[in-house]
Amino acid sequence: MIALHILAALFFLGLVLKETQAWGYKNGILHNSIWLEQAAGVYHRESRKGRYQLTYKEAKAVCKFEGGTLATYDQLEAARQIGFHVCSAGWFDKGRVGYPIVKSGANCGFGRIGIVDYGYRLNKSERWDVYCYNPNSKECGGVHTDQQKILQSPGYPDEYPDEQICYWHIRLRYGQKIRLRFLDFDIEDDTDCLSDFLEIYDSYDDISGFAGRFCGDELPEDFISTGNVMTLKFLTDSSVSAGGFQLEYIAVDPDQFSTNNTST
Ligand SMILES: [Ca+2]
Repeated sequence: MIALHILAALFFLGLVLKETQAWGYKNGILHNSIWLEQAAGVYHRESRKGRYQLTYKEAKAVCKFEGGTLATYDQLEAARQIGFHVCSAGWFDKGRVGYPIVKSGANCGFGRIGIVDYGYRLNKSERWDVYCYNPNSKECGGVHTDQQKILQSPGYPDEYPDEQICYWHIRLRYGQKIRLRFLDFDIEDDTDCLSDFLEIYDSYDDISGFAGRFCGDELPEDFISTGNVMTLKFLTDSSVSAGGFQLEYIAVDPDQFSTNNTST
């Protein structure tokens, strides 16, 4: 009996490890919903006011504003099949609502995998997020895994547009850190950076790890992440623009941590 229990426990442990391996780390990179938020031209957007605030009409306007259209069910499913996983219901084509689930979880998708489909909504005034499709995706935001890259505000070096929300998610190899270096910086200035701002999060999302909000024309100092992930959020309001920003991120390998410490 005891042997059987041990066998069962080992079997279960095996399943858990397999699951962790499949979902957690791939090529030394931690995968989760945030990193895979944009795939096959499909991406998820929420209102500037927060989650579940867009009527069908407003959802269409969000996609159109960025040069795209509402994603169709097939586009959403195609993206899902290559790993697009978002735990938020949004409008897509023809007034349908749902969200793509790759990995089942207790808090998301009712344990199901696939497009969790709320169907065609009769009431188009219901408020959800939105799934857009734009194969020529805009330069604003995205997921970045290169070891080194220059990121800039939309339209740079021209002035950035109004009403922007951009998320850049940087994820490098497990064990690496990310060093940010600002090259140019000019964002509409106000006392608390309430109009336009760039925020840094030492985290995989913009919920935890807040590390600073910046505006004005003073170059922010270099920033080094704690782990292998970082999020940058750029938000602009409906009036007054400025030159925008350009920054470079560079991967710092574990064996460089000590070198950097002794050389500075
Ligand atoms: Ca502004």
